[in-house]
Amino acid sequence: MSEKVKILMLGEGAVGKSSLLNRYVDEKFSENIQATLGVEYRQKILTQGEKQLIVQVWDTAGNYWVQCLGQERFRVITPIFYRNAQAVSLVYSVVDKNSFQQVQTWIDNLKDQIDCEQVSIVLVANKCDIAQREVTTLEGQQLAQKYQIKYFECSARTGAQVKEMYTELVQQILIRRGQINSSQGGEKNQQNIQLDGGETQPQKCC
Ligand SMILES: Nc1nc2c(ncn2[C@@H]2O[C@H](COP(=O)(O)OP(=O)(O)O)[C@@H](O)[C@H]2O)c(=O)[nH]1
Ligand SMILES: [Mg+2]
Repeated sequence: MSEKVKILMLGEGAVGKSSLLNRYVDEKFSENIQATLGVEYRQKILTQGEKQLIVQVWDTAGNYWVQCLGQERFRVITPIFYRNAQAVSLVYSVVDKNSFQQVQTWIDNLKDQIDCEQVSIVLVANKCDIAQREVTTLEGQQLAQKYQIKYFECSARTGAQVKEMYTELVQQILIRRGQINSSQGGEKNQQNIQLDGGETQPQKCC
């Protein structure tokens, strides 16, 4: 028996969305990653006994713009990207202040597309392996507190907190679905749904 969860990666270009996803799926980091064009998804299949959970993570080019009405520019993401999304990983880079300042814009965009009450969101400060930061831990924590969402300091390069961040999103989805209760979702009980990473399948939707 297999079930599916759909997670979105959102945030500015070059903050490390694709690298985080690759780290999660392949458990490695590539220096020479290609910029994402349009939208694509990758999936990781978690197994526990007979049960399978397909974690489908959709990735997009953050700076996917169209020129409209002279100077104004709008981010355009195909509606297919948002359809049936259950969780969002909203990423900024700690060495790119602008990507942090754009988090609000991403939340506003998201609200236009989906019912935020129905999806789980985490805020991800990526590239935490780099010492010279433009965004502090406190600033990140305060922003997450403002939206009442969880905050993760990750590094796709070292792998720090990457699995934990995706596991949190999967847990929140399963809690919403009533498949596990919130006491099982706590850190102590991560094994309950810390299914083994199995077969992975790179996919492109368009
Ligand atoms: N030092 C460091 N570099 C990273 C990290 N994650 C991504 N990068 C680099 O940042 C650049 C943009 O990464 P990419 O995953 O393409 O970003 P995306 O546009 O958000 O998908 C690439 O050169 C990556 O190698 C990280 O955690 N630490
Ligand atoms: Mg990308």
